[in-house]
Amino acid sequence: MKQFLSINDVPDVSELVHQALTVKRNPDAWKELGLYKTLGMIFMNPSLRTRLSTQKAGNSLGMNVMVMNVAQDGWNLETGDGVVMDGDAQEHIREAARVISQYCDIIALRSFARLKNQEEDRSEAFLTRFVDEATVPVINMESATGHPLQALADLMTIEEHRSTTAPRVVLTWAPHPRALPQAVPNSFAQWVGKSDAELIITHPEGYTLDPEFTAGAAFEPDQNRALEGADFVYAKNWSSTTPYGEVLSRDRDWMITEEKMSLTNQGKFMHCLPVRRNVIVTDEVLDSPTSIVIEQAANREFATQAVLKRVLEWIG
Ligand code: AN0
Ligand code: CP
Repeated sequence: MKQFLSINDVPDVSELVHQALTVKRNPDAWKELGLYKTLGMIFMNPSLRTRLSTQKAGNSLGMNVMVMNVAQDGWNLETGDGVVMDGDAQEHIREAARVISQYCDIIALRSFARLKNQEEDRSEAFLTRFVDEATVPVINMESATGHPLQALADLMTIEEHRSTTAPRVVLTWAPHPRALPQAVPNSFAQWVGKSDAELIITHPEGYTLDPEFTAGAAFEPDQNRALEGADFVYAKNWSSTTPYGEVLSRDRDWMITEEKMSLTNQGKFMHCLPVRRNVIVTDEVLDSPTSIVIEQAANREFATQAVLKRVLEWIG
C-alpha cells in the first residue's frame, strides 16, 4: 500500500480487517520489518488514542517514531499559493512537508476539518497539499473528511462481536456542545458499507452526511425506530451539513440511555472516544457490559500496525 489516506487506498477492506486481527494475535511477528525506518507523526490537533496507539504500532514493527504537535510547537503554516507572508504564518506547507520528508520514511498526519468553508474541507485542502509536497508515504490520522484508522478498528471490533453474517448496525447522531467534524461518521459509514452489515443512519434535520460516504445505507429520522433490533449502536456527534459546521440541535432526547439500548437486539454500544458522559451517552450505558468502547480503542493499535506493515512492505 503506497499510502493510507482513505478507503480508496485499500483494495480489499475485509482482507485488511482480517490482517489486522492476525496482527492482534501476534503483534511481535514483524518486529524487524521497520528497523532503521522512521515514522514521523504530525499533529495539527489534539489526540490521546491516535497518538499513543500509532506510536506503539510503529515501535512494534521496529520503527523509530518521532511526534510533533505542529499546531502548538511548530511555526504557523501558510497553505495558500502566491501569498505575501506578512501575517501570522512564518512557514509555508511547501517547505514544511518537504523538510519533514527528509527525516521520515512514513509521515502520519492529523488535520481536522476547520468547519469554516465546506468546499475547503470537502476537497481535503490541507491533506492534499501536504501529500503533494511530501516525498514519502502519508497515513491519515484524521483529516477533514475521514478517519480511516478509526473505521478499520471499528470494523475489527464488529467482526469480533458479531453473531450473524449481516448484523444491523445503527449510526446515530448524539448531542454535543461544540461543533465537531464529520470525519468519524463519514468513514464509519463508508467502511461499514464495504462489509456485509446492514447500516441504518439516524440524525436530526440538517445533519445529512455527504452521500459520497453513505452509499447503501438506509436513513431513519426516528432514532427509536432506527434502534429497534440493532446489534451495534455507534453514537457520534457531528456538526450540521446544511448550513455547514454548526450546532443546530442540542436535543438531549438523542442521548443514548439504557431505555434506548433496551430497544436493540442486546446491542453493543460503540463510540470512537473521547466521549462526553451524560451528553452523548449515560454513565449506565458506558459502564455496562454492552459498551465495547475500550475494545475499539485497543484495536486502534493493531489496525494501525496492519496499515504501517502494508506501507513498509510497499517501501521494501
Ligand atoms: C474529534 C472529532 O469528532 O472528529 C476526534 C474524534 C476521534 N472529537 C472531538 O473533537 C471531541
Ligand atoms: N478516537 C480517536 O481518534 O481518539 P483521539 O482523538 O484521542 O486520537
